[in-house]
Amino acid sequence: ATAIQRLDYRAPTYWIATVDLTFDLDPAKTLITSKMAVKRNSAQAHGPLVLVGEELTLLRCLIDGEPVSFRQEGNDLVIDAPDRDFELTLRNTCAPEKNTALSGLYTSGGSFFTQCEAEGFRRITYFLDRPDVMAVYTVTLRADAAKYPVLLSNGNLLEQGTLDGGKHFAKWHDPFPKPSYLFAVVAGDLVAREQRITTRSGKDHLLQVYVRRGDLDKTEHAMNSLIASIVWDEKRFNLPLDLERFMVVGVSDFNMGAMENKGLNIFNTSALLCSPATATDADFQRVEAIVAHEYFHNWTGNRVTCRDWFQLSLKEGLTVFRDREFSMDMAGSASARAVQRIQQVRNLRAIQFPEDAGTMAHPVRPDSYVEINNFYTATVYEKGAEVVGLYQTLLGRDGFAKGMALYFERHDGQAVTCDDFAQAMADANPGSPLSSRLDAFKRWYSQPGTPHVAAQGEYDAEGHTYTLRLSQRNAKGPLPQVIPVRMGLVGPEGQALPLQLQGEIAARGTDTVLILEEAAQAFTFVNVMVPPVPSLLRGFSAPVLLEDGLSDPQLLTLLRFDADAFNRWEAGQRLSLKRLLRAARSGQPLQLDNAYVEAMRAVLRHADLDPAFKAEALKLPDAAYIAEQLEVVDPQAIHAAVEAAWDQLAAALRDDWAWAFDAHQVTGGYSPNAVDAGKRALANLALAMLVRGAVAQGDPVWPGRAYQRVKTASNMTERFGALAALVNAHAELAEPALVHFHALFADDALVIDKWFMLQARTPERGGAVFERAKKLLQHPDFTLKNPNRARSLLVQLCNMNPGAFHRSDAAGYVLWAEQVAAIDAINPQLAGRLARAMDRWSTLAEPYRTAAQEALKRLAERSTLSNDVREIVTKALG
Ligand code: DPP
Ligand code: ZN
Repeated sequence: ATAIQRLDYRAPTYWIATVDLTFDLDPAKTLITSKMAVKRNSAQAHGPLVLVGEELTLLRCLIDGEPVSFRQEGNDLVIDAPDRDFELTLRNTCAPEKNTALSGLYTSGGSFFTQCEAEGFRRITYFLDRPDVMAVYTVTLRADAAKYPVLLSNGNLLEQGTLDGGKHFAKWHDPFPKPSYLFAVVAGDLVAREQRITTRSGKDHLLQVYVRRGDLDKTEHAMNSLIASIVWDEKRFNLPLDLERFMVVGVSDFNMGAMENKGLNIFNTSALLCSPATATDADFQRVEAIVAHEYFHNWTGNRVTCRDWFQLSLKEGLTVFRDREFSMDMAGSASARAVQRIQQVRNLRAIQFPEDAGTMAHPVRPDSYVEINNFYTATVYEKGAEVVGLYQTLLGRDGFAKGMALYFERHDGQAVTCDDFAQAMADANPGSPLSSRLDAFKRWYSQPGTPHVAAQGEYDAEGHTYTLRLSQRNAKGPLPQVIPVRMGLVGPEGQALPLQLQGEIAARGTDTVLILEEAAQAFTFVNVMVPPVPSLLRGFSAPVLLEDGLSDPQLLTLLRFDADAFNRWEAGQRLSLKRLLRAARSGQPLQLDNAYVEAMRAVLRHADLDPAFKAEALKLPDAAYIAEQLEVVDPQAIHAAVEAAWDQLAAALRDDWAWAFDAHQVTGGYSPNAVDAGKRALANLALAMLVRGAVAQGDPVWPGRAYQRVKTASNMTERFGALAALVNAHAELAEPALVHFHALFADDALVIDKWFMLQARTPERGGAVFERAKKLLQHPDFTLKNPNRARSLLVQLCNMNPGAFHRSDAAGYVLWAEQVAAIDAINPQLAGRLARAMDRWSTLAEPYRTAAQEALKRLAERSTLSNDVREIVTKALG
């Protein structure tokens, strides 16, 4: 397969104005009739009409009711078209129950579902399957009434009724023109939670959450999240719900988290269902965020969509930014917002930074791709959201809102580009720091790589000035980028110092944004009466790697005093990172020093810090982020350093952990609110430390308490926390606890996923974790066919557990290659995800490097690989 280039974009030669689809649903062979109003694009010369279809059987092709000559070339259907607008009628079949790729129309648990983004519609019928072709859809579904009592498609229900032979039908019409990737059908034996609401404008709407019978009691949180999202988007961005009916459907076989089909969102059950007994606080938060994300797409994605797939971040970066803003508003307090920011950055550093440095690195707006499914990445989503955040940092909240308003005023109903978004933001804010440097700003879309920002400060005690020199470099992009550096200066006693730049007549307060846009710049502050500690990149104001060379005493000052909670956390992370890197580089055993341990104790015992913040501040940096700081990566050296650090923190703070555990028990009924969740997070961390310390000492008390909690906890957060404490510490009671837990939840697939996930992600000790994971491949509950299950074991092991995966005997790589190939035969998109485990192979130390390369080569030699996996292994081998 050849790469598709962004600059090759051409408008289509034909448009499809309306499409009338009829489905005769049958799992083995579904019949689809499609009637399309085809219009010539007057701006283009047109030859034949070329539609695309995959794994379809074509039965009929008529133009204005008459047979017409056509030919099939690969996946292309080439039709001799007359020189006028016409009606095209096609009839074809597809085989939903054989569709294990879960793209197009497929069956899951006896019901029908679709997934059309990015290119699934072509697996349903022949079409101009590209996002700039927007049509008005009318859809008739016909199916067995007993097996498929619920028949859903986008938009409004026009008509329904019974048919002969035990069948029934439903006819849907979506008044909004949409690209084919937003088309959806659901048919099955489902039940719905319903809620009627009246929005601010006085319009009534029906909200429905459809799930399998038996799951209805797990939909309340999703419904509440949906209502909150609707209210929030109206209030914050003036964007109302535009449909009479908004439907959400859960399905347990699904490649993504969820899908924003117009009026008919389809969700992976893992992103929809939760109850206190089966879902953790993190699950509740994730469901809220994804429900919001898909709902927000209704404007950012559906009303204004992407011209082509290179613009994916136009909708995804923006919609992630929006769901983050929503989640922060829902979390409430400043501290809870900071905790969310910390979690976002932790995730960015663990996943997006390695991606941006690795063999799959690409700009937020890629320039080419072989398989678009491979570009639903952390770069397009999370870095894309960071870039949207940069607009808000440069323009302020009101300026950003003005830009959004202009974007919709200009582009509602259109398929547009990232340039159009940037232009609307700039034009709505003339004279702003964005409009004067828009071209340079847009390098965030065109250059891959994480910029490194170096900072160096110089205090002049006599002149009372402080000069901050900032410079930037990006190994993957030659041009300087526009980097807003939010900052402050902290005095030795923790005072927030006034910030007056040389040449300015007054101080800017104690927190400001500097714009770094040249390769190197200096900023001089005047009237600085004491030697300051610079607090840079507050709130993580840009997605860069900062090297400020701060000493331990300076970091300890920030950890104690910084007014910015994010940078307080960051100072602690930096203290940890320094120590972990020193050990990983030298190969010497890690020995934590007293100053560090006391600083951590002070955080844990702090009178004012919130428990949720403490839990984040006491967690060590992720192995993947540590690896990114090293030129040559020995995963086992990193693993050993991290484990030693945990062991020492467990031992040195034992009494403090015991206090923290007891002091943060939540009484009363379960609620996933941020305050209670924060207490549970800290108690769970404390319990993990206590069990770890006890196992090292041979002390049975805390493992016993944890085991008891696995048996008696009244919510999943506490139960799973206790189970994880035992498993991660390799306690003897881990085994019976796992057995007990499995028996309790044997019928709940989402909980069993957690059970697999925990075992696949346990910190390795002597190879036992890898051996266990390998054995779990044979477990009767394991299957490669369900993406959640496959991910919970294999992606967790290969992509998320470096200590277990990277082995000197190469067994991890051998298993990886086998499993990628096995999954590829079933579901290429999922296989592509697992294939990414080798992105950073070339930085590995020996013997890992050579062994990883060999595994990649062996996989690349297979003749049957999908485009998805082929693209990834080819790029990996470079
Ligand atoms: N369903 C995916 C998402 O919402 C792709 N659009 O991000
Ligand atoms: Zn999305």
